[in-house]
Amino acid sequence: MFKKRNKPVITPDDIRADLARFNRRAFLRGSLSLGGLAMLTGCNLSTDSGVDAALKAILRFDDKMQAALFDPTRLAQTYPASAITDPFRFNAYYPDWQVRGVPDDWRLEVAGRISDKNAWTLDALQALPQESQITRHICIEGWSQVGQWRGVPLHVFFRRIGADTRAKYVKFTCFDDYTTSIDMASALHPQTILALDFLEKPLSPEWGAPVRLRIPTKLGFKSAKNVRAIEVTNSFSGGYWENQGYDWFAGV
Ligand SMILES: Nc1nc2c(c(=O)[nH]1)N[C@H]1C(S)=C(S)[C@@H](COP(=O)(O)O)O[C@H]1N2
Ligand SMILES: [Mo]
Repeated sequence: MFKKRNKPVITPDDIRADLARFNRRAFLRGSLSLGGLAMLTGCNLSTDSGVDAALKAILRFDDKMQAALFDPTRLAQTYPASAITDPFRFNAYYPDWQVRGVPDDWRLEVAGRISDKNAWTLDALQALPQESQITRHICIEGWSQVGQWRGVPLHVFFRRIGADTRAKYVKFTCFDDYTTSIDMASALHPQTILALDFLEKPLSPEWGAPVRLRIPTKLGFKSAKNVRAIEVTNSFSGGYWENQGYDWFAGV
């Protein structure tokens, strides 16, 4: 499907052109037959599990495209304080009255491909360099809102714990048993922060206390709240919504 070029690696520009052609030809004009789809994905479309596997294969293909197109230097749009949405909408896989606090002896656990596996107190996190951002949080359900978060850039934290930044994934596990995972390039993006504050106050439980991920280059479900543990890993681990069919890369 990709045009052969005399270059050793596929650059995002190569893929952008191919992706545009692929979209136009195959999908928009409807010329990708079921047989073609079966061939592309190697799945048997006459069974439900085959169709499911084909859809999953397309999603994986889309994740790879999004990863290749991701520009680690492109910043998400930022807004003035006057644009902050008030009231800010709460969202989780349960209603707000079911929000639970986290234990008093909370520590942020760190695991996987890192050299320093000591858990972190909130005080220790607050002593690291902090970044503030006013950005748009976009939920896959079709709503969005502008909020203000402040916290430790994940790339700064990763340098402190000696994370292997050649590893592929970063996995987040939360106190409500929510999980999500992101690619390393997005984890190192300058606007990806471990947020400690929301609207200039320490996070309260519903907004993700004591620490939440805030990643404005991805859809809202990637911004894990009430984080219990962060793992740097080469094994793909999906996530709560991702395992139910949401797009894993989820770039905005
Ligand atoms: N721990 C945890 N984090 C979570 C969720 C959740 O259910 N549990 N929901 C996600 C989704 S789908 C969204 S849109 C945002 C909502 O964040 P907010 O309540 O600050 O608006 O949190 C994300 N992070
Ligand atoms: Mo969401």
